[in-house]
Amino acid sequence: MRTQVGIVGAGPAGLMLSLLLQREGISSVVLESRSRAYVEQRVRAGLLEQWARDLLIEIGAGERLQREGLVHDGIRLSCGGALHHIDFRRLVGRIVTIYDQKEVVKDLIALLLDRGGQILFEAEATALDGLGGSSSVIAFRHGGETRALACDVVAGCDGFHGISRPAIPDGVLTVYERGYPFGWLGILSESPPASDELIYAYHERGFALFSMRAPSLSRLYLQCDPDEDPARWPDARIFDELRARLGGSCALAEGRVLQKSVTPMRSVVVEPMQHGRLFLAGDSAHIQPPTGAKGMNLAFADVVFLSRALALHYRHGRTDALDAYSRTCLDRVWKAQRFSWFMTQLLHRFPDETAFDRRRQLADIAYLAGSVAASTALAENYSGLPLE
Ligand code: FAS
Ligand code: PHB
Repeated sequence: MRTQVGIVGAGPAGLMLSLLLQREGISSVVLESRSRAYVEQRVRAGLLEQWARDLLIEIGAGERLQREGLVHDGIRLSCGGALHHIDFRRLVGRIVTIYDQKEVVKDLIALLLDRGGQILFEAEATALDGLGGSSSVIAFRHGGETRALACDVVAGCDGFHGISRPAIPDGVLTVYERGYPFGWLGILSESPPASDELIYAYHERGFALFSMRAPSLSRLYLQCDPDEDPARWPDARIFDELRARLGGSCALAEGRVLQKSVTPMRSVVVEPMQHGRLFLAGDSAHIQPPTGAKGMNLAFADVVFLSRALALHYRHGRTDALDAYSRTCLDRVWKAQRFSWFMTQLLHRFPDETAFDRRRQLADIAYLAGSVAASTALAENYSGLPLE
């Protein structure tokens, strides 16, 4: 097989990249190790920044999003039984949309295939060769055979556990990392959401997040130990703990729990995000705690920059934007890392915290609740910094 851009991974990054390249007349093939059914049911992120919503609509994948996505003007911070509204629409003129990542993936796959795009499912990339040469080859397993995809450029959109980042020789990458001493126990519950907007709850028992997917489907998270076993959390215990951490700031309805899992918390960024003909995008290059709802949105931003750079390369023979790809992405990546860290240290309990730390957190929340400047800063980061 031969194409101009070989894309490893059919997550938000790989699918959006293939669509953006197609619009520029650049050919690509997406290799996805999992089945279509698997990637279309995987529960992950749930929130789109304003510009990401606009991009999905502009690319032609916005019909169901506009019909089923839940548009929110802001979020609420719960602390000491009080709810503080951070109104994005009033503060920065932007909104956010709740629309499950698996629905985004479904829409992107359908659109790409409808437009004649090439996605090979159950096709696991096993090796990337020629990254430093005049062209590259992706070896992959498909239908019980080992096959090869020759391409000018490889886009590593294969997530944090893919093969692209490890294909970069030792000594090339600098890895910036910090762990967090907790995880999130997340559930999907057949119950009406506790509020019409997301609630981030600060409580002495630990952080809780009240999100949703539909008027009858809640997405709820509890701060827990990083190695917590979900089996130790029967449904009744989860709802009791959520109610305790919501602190009476609104009513929480129980429901049948459809999904229960623990997500560990880490911040990781690798620099540079490129090596020869390989360009990393999305989780293959960076991950962050979901407290800032940045993961899927950052993946889209990376591939917007990469598609623009590749268009300049193929249309005008320019390599300047490709050479600057990593720097362009990292400017935004690090601002998202900062914000994800800010929201995480603001709202969680830390095993090594002091009484001073707790009072400082309370002062931070009071400042956000009472200051237009502070809440505007949160609003512009949460709803999405401009791409330019
Ligand atoms: P993805 O991981 O989505 O996609 C990579 C794709 O590559 C996968 O489909 C994988 O099967 C495929 N792949 C891997 N290796 C391959 C190989 N060798 N060959 C072929 N294909 C290969 N973000 C938020 O903002 N909010 C959240 O609440 C949130 N919750 C999360 C919960 C979990 C459990 C996880 C793991 C992540 C969560 N995230 C969240 C982050 C998540 O949304 C990511 O940021 C987003 O999926 C990034 O998209 P991609 O970079 O496309 O990577
Ligand atoms: C979600 O709805 O899954 C969600 C929303 C906001 C976050 C994290 C997760 O910060």
